[in-house]
Amino acid sequence: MTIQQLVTQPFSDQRPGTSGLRKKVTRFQQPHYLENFVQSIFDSVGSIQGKTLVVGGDGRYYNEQAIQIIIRMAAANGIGKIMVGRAGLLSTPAASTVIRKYQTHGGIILSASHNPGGPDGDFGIKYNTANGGPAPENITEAIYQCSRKIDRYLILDTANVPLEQCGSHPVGDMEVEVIDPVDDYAELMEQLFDFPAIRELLASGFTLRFDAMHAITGPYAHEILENRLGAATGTVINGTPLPDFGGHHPDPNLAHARELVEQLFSDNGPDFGAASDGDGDRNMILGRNFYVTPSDSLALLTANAHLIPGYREGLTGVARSMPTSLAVDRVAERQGIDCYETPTGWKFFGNLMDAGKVTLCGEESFGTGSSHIREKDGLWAVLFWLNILATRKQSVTEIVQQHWAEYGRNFYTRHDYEELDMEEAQGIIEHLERQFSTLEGRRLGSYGMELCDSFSYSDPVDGSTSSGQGIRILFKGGSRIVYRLSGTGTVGATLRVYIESYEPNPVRQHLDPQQALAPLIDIAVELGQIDSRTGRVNPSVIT
Ligand code: G16
Repeated sequence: MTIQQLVTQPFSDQRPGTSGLRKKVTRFQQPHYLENFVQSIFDSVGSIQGKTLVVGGDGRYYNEQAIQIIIRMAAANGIGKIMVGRAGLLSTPAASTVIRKYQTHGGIILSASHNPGGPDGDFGIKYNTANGGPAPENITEAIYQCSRKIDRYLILDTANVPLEQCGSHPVGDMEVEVIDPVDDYAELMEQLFDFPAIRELLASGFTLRFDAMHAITGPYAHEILENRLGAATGTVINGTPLPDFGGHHPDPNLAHARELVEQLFSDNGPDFGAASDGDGDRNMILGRNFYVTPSDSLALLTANAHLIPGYREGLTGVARSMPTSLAVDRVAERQGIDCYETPTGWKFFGNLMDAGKVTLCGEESFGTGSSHIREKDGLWAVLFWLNILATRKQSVTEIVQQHWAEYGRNFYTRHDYEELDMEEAQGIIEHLERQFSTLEGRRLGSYGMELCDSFSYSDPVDGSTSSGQGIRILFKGGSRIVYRLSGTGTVGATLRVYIESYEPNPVRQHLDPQQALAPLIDIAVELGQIDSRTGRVNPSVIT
């Protein structure tokens, strides 16, 4: 067993995006590509000699090979111990749980989240710090700067670790502990939620379907929903993680979780449906014939948190990403707690949670979470909803409609234009910025303009500033159009357009969002000159 120092050259495309480095599997398989990035992590995250790191991934194609490489590099770099999930599996929320519980130096998570997998699909890698959350921008930038100068990496010449066997395995001077990927996470969920009440709900004839989308949450959902909570066998569908997610996008939305949506919208469908994504941090919530938007879900969890054992003490504050609807702001205002608006990316919530400023946070991109960990958490959101349903003894539809009647409804939609030419997409953003001075104070259709800007965030905890985080067009009365370019795609550019209006009148709250928002959607297309600049008549995906 010898430590090899291998000569390498930098790759120019290793700047982490919204959530780590995401590229095609084939890119990661190029000689030295993964190794360069891993060495750049080891060289940028403080002294790692003798420290413990958590490693795990969502089981997608290349997961296990990548983990074996990381283990050999960790041993060569003097790391003391690696904790890794059995078979290399750890959902993103479980990895965050393990980092926090065992107080490790940090962790490396392998996932491209909801992006497709398989040999021609996507792969990803990100570093999480000791608080269990995604590394903040100063660290991801340091990793990137290392990757631009790297000329060598260290790796141990040794055999693969048997990742199927739980227990301790020596690798050179380092210990690899293979752990059960579900145990610590399931135990945390039992501490937060009223499992007896949920068990009683499920025993009462209430029916539920959970779609794991052939991704990582299968084993977690089987253990928690079926084994511990007594849901009927068969509650969890697509529950075996597959390296290519069965050829599907493991993206829990109306477009990709079609099987689940059809079941919930059929005659005699289940009472409650939910899905999670590739790495288990996203969630979609459905009632019978009813879809709950992620923004509404965040608002509802905030309004009902006092019903949940883990949050009975009250919330210190809430946070949402800028494009997420303003529904939660209204709940926070009524509760007299702060509501923070951050850029897109879970990493921006970490400081607020560490400083005790927020308890719950969420995003329009199907992410909701709390300070129990430092990642968004798909199954946690499902259990939160089940706990509310068990306590309130009403249907999902009744609970949401009652919420709208009380707080007003924020109609909301996101239109994505995928695989655009990067310059074209950038051109739309620049075109919008050029219009700022002429737009302010104007009327567009029946909407009076209040403010337009390029969103910039100043972190209230460490004072760091992140600018260029999306174009905001704000109208009087709470309507908004937001434009930004995705930071998670792997092909070309994705333009996201977020459109929202506020409807306080219950008589008009039943409308279909596309119908209610139609005038604003037209304004959004026109202002951005989207069709003429891209040649696209319709968005690729509407959620
Ligand atoms: C990641 C981030 C989220 C973000 C989402 C979409 O989620 O953690 O904060 O909202 O990407 O980002 P974008 O709009 O830039 O594509 P995930 O689930 O992909 O890790």
